[in-house]
Amino acid sequence: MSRILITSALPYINGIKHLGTLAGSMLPADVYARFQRARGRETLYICATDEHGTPTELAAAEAGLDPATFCALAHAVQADLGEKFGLRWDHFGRSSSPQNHRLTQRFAQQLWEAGFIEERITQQVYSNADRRFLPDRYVIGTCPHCGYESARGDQCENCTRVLDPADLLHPRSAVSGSTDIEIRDSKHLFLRQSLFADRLRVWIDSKKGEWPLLVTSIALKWLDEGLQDRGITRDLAWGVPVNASEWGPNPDGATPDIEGLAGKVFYVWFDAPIEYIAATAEWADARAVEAGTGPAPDADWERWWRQPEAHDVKYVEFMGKDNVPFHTVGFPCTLMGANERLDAAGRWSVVNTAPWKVVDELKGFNWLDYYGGRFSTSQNRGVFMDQALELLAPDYWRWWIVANAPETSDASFVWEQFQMQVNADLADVLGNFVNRICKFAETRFEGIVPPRGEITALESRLSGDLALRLAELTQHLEDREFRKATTALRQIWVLGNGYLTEAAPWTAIKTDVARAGTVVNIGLNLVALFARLSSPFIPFAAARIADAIGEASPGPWPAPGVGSLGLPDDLEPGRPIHAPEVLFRKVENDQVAEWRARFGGPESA
Ligand code: B3M
Ligand code: ZN
Repeated sequence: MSRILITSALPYINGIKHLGTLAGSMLPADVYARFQRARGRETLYICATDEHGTPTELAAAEAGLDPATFCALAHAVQADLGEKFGLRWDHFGRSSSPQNHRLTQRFAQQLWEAGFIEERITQQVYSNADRRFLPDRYVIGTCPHCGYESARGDQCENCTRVLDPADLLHPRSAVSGSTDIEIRDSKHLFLRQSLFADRLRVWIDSKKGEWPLLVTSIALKWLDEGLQDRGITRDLAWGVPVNASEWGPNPDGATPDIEGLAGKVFYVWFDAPIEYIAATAEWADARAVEAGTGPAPDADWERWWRQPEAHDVKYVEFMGKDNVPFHTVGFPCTLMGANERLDAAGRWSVVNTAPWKVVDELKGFNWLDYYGGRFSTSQNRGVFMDQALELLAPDYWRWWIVANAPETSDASFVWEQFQMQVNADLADVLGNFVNRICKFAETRFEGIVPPRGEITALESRLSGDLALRLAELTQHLEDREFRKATTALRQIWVLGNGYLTEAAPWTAIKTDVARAGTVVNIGLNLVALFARLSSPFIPFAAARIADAIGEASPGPWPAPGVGSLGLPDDLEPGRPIHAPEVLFRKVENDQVAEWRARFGGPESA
């Protein structure tokens, strides 16, 4: 049985995340992780805040804090919200951790010594007023093509042309507005991705049909356009400093230009994916500290990431589509390159016998937007994680988001549709079923599970239907087809309601108490089954359902065939149960009206 390593794209430290961010990575990853744990697989779900880069520096400055303090506070906020949403990470790390500093440094050094990193002189914009280099998009000026006056140095938003800061007319700093800026030469490190183009193509081609089409087509498009080498350092203060003084010569015998590289940090997209590994080291260290054994040996986290120990690990990544290139090209180059060497004559060889794991399954998502437009804090449009939790319990959001996951195309959040769906699925189908049968058992069977007698054709049909749907649900979850999985689960809930309606224990009890008891027994066992199956999606409600039927937790994922004769049979006769408090209150029209006014409706997009 394989071990499952799961990562979801690391949320930027900056700002509270909206429902779209949850939909495109963290929430489906959590559902998948919970499912795999319930199946009894050794599972490790890793996430972290992505803390480096210019936006962090600027946000910190705006908050009047140094970046380290700002990040520590913002990380705590995100960790807390994630937990409240039921995101059960095994570890939620920080890309600014000492572990990531160390690993990023180590990868860079290996890539340099192997010949995959080279130095280049680049021209960078320097702002005298701000006393700092400005990344391209923090230089603003007039577009030479269309005359738009607020074009950014990387691209004109108005005519969409890709720009170089030097193209802009009347350039100025986006930080201070100062026009006292100049172009300066600056030495930078480039990862020679172009060398990997052929191998990456073979690899991506082999994933066709296995990975979502969205993912392979984005990756191949990048390769088709000609893979560019990528600058992996920046002129910034906040980040992992380039410590080239420790590096040995490259295969040409050259040592890095230590002076020229002084004061630079690695580009955020170089160190962020490495944090997946570093966060695993953080996890191992935290466990060792808890156990009182001090820092963990590398072997504790390497068994998830390096061969040969990781041979039974299936590594699954979750992310939005914009992150796909970095995970199909950039990060794999880092991992592959750290295992090999390019000699002065251009020959490759393996230097390292413990290769790193590259992704096995990559699940990419389209956008979840808000009434067809972007979520935006500044424009007060859409629902963010903290606000969502003020309005409703997390399971409402979890269910709707997973049921509407933007898998094959972009999806939109619309209040009326949200209301309709959660009311129908959660309140009318699941909530109603659990409530009906538990209440009936409470009032007519003294809150005790009655014994199961003879079963009839009705139960045989139920068992066949259950087996079919359970197999579908399990397969869809294995395949990370989340919409389909929610459909299968909903159908299972519907089977429960249909069964109760047909078997009508409230009628049977008038003439045949034993028969009514059989139906109640099966109904309560269905409740137990529903708790298990629903737990990856709506863990909070599932826990309450389990509690109602006297289980400490929802329990493991059921085996195919469910129980004896294909009917669930976890609950022994005589066990006390109780009806839970209302599981899901319906979302009312006046709430929708209020929320639409508060968060924006179709007019806001
Ligand atoms: N921080 C998230 C984003 O692009 C970005 C992901 C990093 S994954 C290593 O929204
Ligand atoms: Zn333009």
